[in-house]
Amino acid sequence: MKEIFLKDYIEPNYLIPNVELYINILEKEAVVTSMLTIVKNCSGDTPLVLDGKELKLHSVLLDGKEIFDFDYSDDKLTIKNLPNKAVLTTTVSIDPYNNKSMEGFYKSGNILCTQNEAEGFRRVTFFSDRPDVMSKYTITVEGDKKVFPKLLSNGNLVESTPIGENRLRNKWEDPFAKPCYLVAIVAGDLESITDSFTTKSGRVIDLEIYTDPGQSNKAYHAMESLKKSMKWDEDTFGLEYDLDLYMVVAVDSFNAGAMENKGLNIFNSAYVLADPKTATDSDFEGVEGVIAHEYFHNWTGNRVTCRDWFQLTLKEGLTVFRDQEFSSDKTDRTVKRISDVSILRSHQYPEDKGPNSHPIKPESYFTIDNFYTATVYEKGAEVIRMIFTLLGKEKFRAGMDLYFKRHTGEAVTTEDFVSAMEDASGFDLTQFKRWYSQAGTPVISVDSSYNNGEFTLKVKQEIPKTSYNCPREPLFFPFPIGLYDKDGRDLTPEAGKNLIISKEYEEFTFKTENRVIPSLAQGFSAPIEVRYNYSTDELITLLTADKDKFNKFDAARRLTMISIDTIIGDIRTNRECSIDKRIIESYKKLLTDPTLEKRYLATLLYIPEVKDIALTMEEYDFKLANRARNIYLKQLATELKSNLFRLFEDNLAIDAVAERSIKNSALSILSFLGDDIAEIAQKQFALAENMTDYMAAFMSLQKCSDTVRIEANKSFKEKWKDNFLVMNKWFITQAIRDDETVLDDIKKLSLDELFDNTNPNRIRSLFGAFAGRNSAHFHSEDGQGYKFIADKIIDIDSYNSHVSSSLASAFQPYKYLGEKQAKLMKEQLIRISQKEGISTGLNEIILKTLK
Ligand code: B3K
Ligand code: ZN
Repeated sequence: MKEIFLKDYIEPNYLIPNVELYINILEKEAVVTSMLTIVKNCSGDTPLVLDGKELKLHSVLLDGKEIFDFDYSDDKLTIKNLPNKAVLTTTVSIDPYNNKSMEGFYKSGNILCTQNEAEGFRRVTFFSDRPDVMSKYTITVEGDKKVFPKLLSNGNLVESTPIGENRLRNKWEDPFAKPCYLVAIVAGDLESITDSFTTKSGRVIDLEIYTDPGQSNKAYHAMESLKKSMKWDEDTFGLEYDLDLYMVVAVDSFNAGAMENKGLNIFNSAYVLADPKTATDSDFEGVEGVIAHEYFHNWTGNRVTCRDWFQLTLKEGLTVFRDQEFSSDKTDRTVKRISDVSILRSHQYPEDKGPNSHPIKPESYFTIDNFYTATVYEKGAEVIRMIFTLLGKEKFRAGMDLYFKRHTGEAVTTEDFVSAMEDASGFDLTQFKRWYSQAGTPVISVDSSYNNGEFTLKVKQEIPKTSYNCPREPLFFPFPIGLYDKDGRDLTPEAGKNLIISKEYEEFTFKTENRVIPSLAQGFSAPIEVRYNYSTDELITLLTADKDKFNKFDAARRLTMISIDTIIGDIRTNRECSIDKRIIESYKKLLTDPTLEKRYLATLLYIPEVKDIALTMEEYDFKLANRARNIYLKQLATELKSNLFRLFEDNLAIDAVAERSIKNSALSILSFLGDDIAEIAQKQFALAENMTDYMAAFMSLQKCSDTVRIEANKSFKEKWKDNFLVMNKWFITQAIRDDETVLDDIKKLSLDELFDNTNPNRIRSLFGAFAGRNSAHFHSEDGQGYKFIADKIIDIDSYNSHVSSSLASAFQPYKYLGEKQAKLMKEQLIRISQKEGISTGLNEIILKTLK
């Protein structure tokens, strides 16, 4: 394994301004001929070194003449003594039909498609596979026209020629230079829907969404989302689409969610296909968000790209920020913010405490594939959001304008981005930049005192030590606060709204008549953990009165965590458990408060995941966390039973997102009463006309007695067995069931005819959901959960290292486990590490975990 360091970056020795690619798809292989215009970019006689993986080399030609003086070994093609400029032609064979890695050119169902980010293009042809080598591409694809009536690539279709009776040849030209990770090729029998978008300058863009035959009627929501995204990017950032055609292709086998290839996005079908019968409200939002994300990459990623892969957050953090803003504008800003922060807290925070902790801009990696993380994406987006907050909307926009003015068509660094922000705004971001190089979730411990009409906040920031070795200097971030008296009156002074923290310790004093309650880091102003010793009464006041809707939610979250923590203490000391009556009373008030928007109220009915609870323990005890959570939710359901039932019934009549959201949140808490909800859940399950209600009822029925549950499982499977995406939901539901027999069931299901261990969505639905979301049973005391997942990781790694490595992140909690669990996990980690031929990606994760 070779570690790659940012500090070793050097410019490419050769540039490749032009590429002509010819892909001839045959029955058993594809023959790829590439003509690269090579231009020397260094002095001396440095050889040209191209990347190539699993390529069967036929010939190498230099300026049209075959040469033999080259070396092809260790995935590198090395050619010496090149002139300053030459055309290098290579011809290779590749086998898309048996490429199970889902990188490079591969087969998904009946469609052939590519995935080239980060380093997949080397599986297509010999190339300098790095993002700072940018080329103009002409791509010709040829294939049997009955099998592959559609032959697509980036840019514009410039020629379509029948070859004899049976074959078709399409030539595509992309006028914009791009890195090879954005190249896309698709061949298949595809159905499409089409539409168009007129840009602000009056250009008409053709929009096409391709699916498997029979599926395109589920692509209309994606199409609407695309048009909304195009309009939003013009209105918000002045960014107009630059080609005449925008295509999206949906495939069932895809390692990631989607890919932003220039002019030809390739999507996991889960993020394209949606209709009310088969997709939940949250699936609809997922489609809208991912369509927007990939579209926004056209500017943040494609037209301005990354110099090297250490800069990944340059495009990903920024694009996530942009898609979050888009979705906030299109849905409910607060609800969206709460959902984004919840994802950050339950994915990125544990990652930062675990073996693969890294700053948003890491300084070294073994495999870049392991850095498409919650840190680079979600924390990266928070870093951009902080710049947005510090500069304000107008100056941030000026910074974006300057960034595009300076760098369109270039491959740049995060420093270039920050410089544009600084230069356009005059804001000094020198200290702020530490966010790019320091790992760990800063812990902000706040204390307060009250003396003679002065309320003082004492703020201490601590950057935790993580598994990643880096400086731990004080960070610079916005920290807006509010102040409330005990009756909930808002006493926030103007100065509180713009507080900034920059030192290890700071004090802020405010004149107030009495002691006040602080509402801290409003709107989740920074990716930090705020600690303040709130009393239950203070939190209830914030829950009732805080005008900052995020912190009002956070008060509910804190109260829930306090209740569960108390129950954990009660279990440990064998005391009877009960939720504080004051909390129950305040919930009762909330549930009948007509001023609260329904979707927002649903977020206040906060249900933490088992791992969110375990994360707060010094030594993670998932079983105890699960037990305490179940006790809490059952009591909450018992105490609020009549209110929740009323809420459920009151929202039956209107069939809209908000009503479904609050109704099903009520049902979900009530389901902890088991068979008490069987009747209403069965009724909803039988009559539901949309997947949101159907799934909510189905999930609730899982908590009922075995006969009720098994009946629901059967009926679901019978109804949806032919729908690949809906069945993923069924597999997830089985995998996350809270029952001792769950692992045995999963073992049986892995042999089910509907299960396919080469399909990433299926693997994630069954094994991923068990390891990642069923913590209580994955961490079972007999170690069988660890063993089972280790077996799967080893098996999957032999063909798809992407999926095996991401499954291995389930072992993240290793060093926080009690001795007995840690020993059991260690056995499996060692077993994986000793397996011969394991992939570099998996090896990197396992070795870091064991360290
Ligand atoms: N850029 C792709 C992710 C590719 C994953 C490579 N292992 C999707 C996205 O972030 O938009
Ligand atoms: Zn992205």
